[in-house]
Amino acid sequence: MRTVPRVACINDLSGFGRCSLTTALPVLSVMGVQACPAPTAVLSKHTGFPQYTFTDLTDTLTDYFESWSDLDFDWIYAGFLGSLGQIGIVRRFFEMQKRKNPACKILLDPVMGDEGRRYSTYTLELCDAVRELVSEADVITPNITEACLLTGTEYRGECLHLHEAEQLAEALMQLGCGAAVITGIVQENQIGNLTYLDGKASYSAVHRTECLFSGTGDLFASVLCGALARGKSLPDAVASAGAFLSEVTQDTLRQNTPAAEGVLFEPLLYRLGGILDGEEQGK
Ligand code: PXL
Repeated sequence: MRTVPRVACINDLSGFGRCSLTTALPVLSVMGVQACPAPTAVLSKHTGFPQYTFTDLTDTLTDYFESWSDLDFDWIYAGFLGSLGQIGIVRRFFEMQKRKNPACKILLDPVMGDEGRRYSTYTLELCDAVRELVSEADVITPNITEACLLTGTEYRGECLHLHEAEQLAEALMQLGCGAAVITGIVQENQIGNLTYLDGKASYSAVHRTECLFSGTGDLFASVLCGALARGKSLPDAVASAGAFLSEVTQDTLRQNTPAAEGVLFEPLLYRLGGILDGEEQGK
């Protein structure tokens, strides 16, 4: 086993707005994980801003992954996919990596939308194709909107009873993933995540801030990926990611910055290194 786990990060590079690769790379590095980016698109800002540039990198990805055919990864973390053509390419990369290293695990964050709406670049066709990738994943981390889009369930807001969230998770499991974590379930002043693993659901919640910052899903999935790659169990990794998200969103709220600029994780990033060190030293 490698002393520094190696993760392939398939996601977009957005120049402004703290999401996707600009979140995943610092988070994984500080958690002691080697993050190897495979950019799916380059945007000047994420799509939550009124204007941005978008350069689709589908045409580069096949060669990019081909040149990685001599490498093997401990985890693959896939997020925002920029076009329909990318789904097949990413799927072939998953298959190739699983052949090379059967222990390679896949974390798929099916980035498609939020608050009941699809992101502007996400067509229904693209959503259908993402569903196919779910069957390859060991862990998926949809928010409620994405879980509804994947399962064809009507979206009825962010407040879900736990039995409804559990039903949604069961429907996600039918798509063939190994485990599902539904993020952002609101209950009064709490926000929580439902983890469905080995036929059982567990729920953990933290204090909720009133403001929804862009890129929180990416931050959650990145911390989760770092913790999993460093050997934490899924329930422990979900609890760590949830606790970190709660701290940084409360801190961001106090700074009074525009929600589209994302979560100000930089001042608290160093604490992620400590999450794992403390545990290793039995603290
Ligand atoms: O945070 C999810 C995300 C990722 N990538 C891009 C986005 C968004 C959300 O708006 O626009 C490009």
